[in-house]
Amino acid sequence: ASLSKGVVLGKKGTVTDEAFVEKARLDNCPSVSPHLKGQTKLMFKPDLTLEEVQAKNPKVHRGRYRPEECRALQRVAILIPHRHREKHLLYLLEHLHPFLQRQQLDYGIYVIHQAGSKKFNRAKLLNVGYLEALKDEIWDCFIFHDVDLVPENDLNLYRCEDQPRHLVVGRNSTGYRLRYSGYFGGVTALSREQFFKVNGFSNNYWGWGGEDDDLRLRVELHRMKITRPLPEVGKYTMIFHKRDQGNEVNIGRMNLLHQVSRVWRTDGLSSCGYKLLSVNYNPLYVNITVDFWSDP
Ligand code: UD2
Ligand code: MN
Repeated sequence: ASLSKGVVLGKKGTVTDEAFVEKARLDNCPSVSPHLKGQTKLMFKPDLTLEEVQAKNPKVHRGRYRPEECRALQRVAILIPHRHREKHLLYLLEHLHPFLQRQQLDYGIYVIHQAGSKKFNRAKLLNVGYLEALKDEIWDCFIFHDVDLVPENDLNLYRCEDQPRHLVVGRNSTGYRLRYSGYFGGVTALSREQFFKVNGFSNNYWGWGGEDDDLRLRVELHRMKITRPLPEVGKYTMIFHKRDQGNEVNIGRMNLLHQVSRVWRTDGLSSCGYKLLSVNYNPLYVNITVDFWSDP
């Protein structure tokens, strides 16, 4: 139920924050947004520019949007690990902003950029994103999102539930089928509490692979059960790419995966050290640039 303006002012008497009053006055958004379109055909225009995408999203400021017509059910932070994928980021922003707005979410997009040329560490970047984004807002829900995966169906809701959620059932290049049972890569949704409970990701996966399975093991150790959307809903297009320089396969990943139950308490959010180089509030996303000290 919503608070009426009268109740808010009557109770507090001294409420001066207009935005707060305005927000409290709105009714909750419906559980299913009336703006959803279902499956859509994605286009990737070769000469797309950031200015064009900005012009199409005038209601997004500093990466943030709130629906005007109702009070969103959750505050959702989208965290995107990034290095040298500018074009992918542009396409993702182009598609994700309208997609999230159709879902009537109160959301913010964060790009966590790894500076330097050390091995890429996707998981640690996502830990940084969680810790830094919480300085802006008490986000209810976190979406951990590869830069190259574009959702095809807006019935795939970017929100958290009582169990962690894996949003990618399949993608174009693998015939839209689940790669293997237990697969937890690409795009996942965990609430603030769920992610905190498992101590986030491991910080020790340098290079490609394993960090997503590690998170699945953490989730399972805490007796949580991963859920997924229906196959026709959890569909993504992965923009074509080769393996990046600086993200070579991590040959030690199997050894790390054997240690999860022993180390999850001490390796994760609680031990995530990083050098924060900058935080920039761009129109369409917050850019957090970090450097890491250690590289095995
Ligand atoms: C798979 C998983 C991904 C992750 C990875 C193993 C899917 C759809 N995705 O992705 O979630 O578990 O395997 O680590 O199964 N990135 C950069 N710059 C780089 C390297 C990586 O920005 O130089 C980021 C970017 O967000 C990218 C993500 O890391 O989408 C994963 O890297 P990838 O796309 O090279 O790996 P991929 O497609 O095998
Ligand atoms: Mn990829």
